[in-house]
Amino acid sequence: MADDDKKDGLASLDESVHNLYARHRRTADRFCYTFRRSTVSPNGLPCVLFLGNHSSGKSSFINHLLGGAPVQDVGIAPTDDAFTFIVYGEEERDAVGRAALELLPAELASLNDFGPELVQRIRVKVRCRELLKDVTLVDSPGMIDASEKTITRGYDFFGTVKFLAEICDLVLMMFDPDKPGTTGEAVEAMRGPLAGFFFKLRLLFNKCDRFTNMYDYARAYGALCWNLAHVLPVKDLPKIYNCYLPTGSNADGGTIDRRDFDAQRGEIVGEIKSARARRADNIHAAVNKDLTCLEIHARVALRVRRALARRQWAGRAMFLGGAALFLTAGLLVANACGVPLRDAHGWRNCFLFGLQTLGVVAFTGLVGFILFGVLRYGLNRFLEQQIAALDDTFAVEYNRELSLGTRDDLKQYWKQTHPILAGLLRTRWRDLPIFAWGAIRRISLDIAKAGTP
Ligand SMILES: Nc1nc2c(ncn2[C@@H]2O[C@H](COP(=O)(O)OP(=O)(O)OP(=O)(O)O)[C@@H](O)[C@H]2O)c(=O)[nH]1
Ligand SMILES: [Mg+2]
Repeated sequence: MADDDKKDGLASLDESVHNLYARHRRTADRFCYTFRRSTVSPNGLPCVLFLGNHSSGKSSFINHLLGGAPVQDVGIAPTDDAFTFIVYGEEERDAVGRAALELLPAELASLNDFGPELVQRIRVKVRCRELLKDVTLVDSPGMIDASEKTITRGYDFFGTVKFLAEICDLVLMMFDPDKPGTTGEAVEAMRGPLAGFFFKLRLLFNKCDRFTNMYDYARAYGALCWNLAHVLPVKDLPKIYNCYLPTGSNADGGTIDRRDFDAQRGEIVGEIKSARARRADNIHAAVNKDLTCLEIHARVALRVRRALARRQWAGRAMFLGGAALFLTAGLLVANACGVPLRDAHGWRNCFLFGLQTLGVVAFTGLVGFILFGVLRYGLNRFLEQQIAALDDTFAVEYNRELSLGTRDDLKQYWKQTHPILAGLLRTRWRDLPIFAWGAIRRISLDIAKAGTP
């Protein structure tokens, strides 16, 4: 019964999301904005994504959660090179590549777009374990430091991480005392693909049983915080869960009391088990993010478009005024120095008068052509200046929100919107509207109603 209620709630959420998108689609079209529309289906099983340094204990954590015989291989050397989806099923089996993709929900089908190199690294393990009835677990390849930048994984690792982070309901980023937040890929992931998902990101400092005294622990924890502070673009450091896995092989606890670590492991396990409750939040957050990006895109685009329109009208006025002035002056000079209008009788004078008038008009046309070119060049330069100053335009437009210091999310969204808007301005700025305050206000109201992500 409770499950049915939840499903009904999620289905009506899907409908309200659909209506919300429909209401703002026209504005999005006018501003040439493509919705990223969340692909999370409300009725799907929640997913928990495990990310982190290699050997930080991702696979061990998953084995611990599932209980019974280990599902994932564990080892000290980098072990996993695949994204493994552990899903529920009565009949246990494993699948790799395209066959694995077919076992996954439709919202994950786009993994195929990342190319065959990634598809070959997708695994599905169907297991009959109680926890998997409520949540799907996703293990990932450990993050490493490549000695050379040219050595890559053969597929877009960060793009995949971003895609999965968008779909999953909880993302666990694991660190361990050996590499407290220092591997290149972990740092890059926090800066890039995970930047917009801090609300569902949980940081785990694992293997805390390795510390034999408080001094050791404090140094490692301090190093982790120090490293994170440099990559997280937010003022408040998110909560870091300090824990370890009771694998049985842990060293003697020394002078450290492990009860707090146990309690924090219990907390994070609780969060994983209740991931379903987060699904509605995630859908809300994804929609809100999309609408906020549209609002930023539209407000900044409108400001630039208006500046360009002012410049364009000033140019047109200058062109018409200049041409009219030049034509009048030319005709007056021709009248004074050539055949005056009052003497334009007889075919000879008429011919000369016509010729001089034609000459003035042609000359004005030439000057007009040059002036047009100069004004057009000026407008293009102005456009380039506007594109180069987009960050400033954003800062001016959102001056009130940014000055309060409470909307760090806006800066992250702006980072994603900026290149798209710059490209659009460069190619189609004339297609953008000049009047749209009513539509933008409606978006802002809907965002405010739903609350910021
Ligand atoms: N002492 C201790 N060892 C742990 C803990 N968690 C995992 N380990 C050990 O750390 C090693 C690496 O664990 P894995 O679970 O394979 O780590 P991983 O993050 O999945 O590694 P990759 O798949 O290579 O990315 C194994 O030898 C585990 O037994 C822990 O909490 N404490
Ligand atoms: Mg592993």
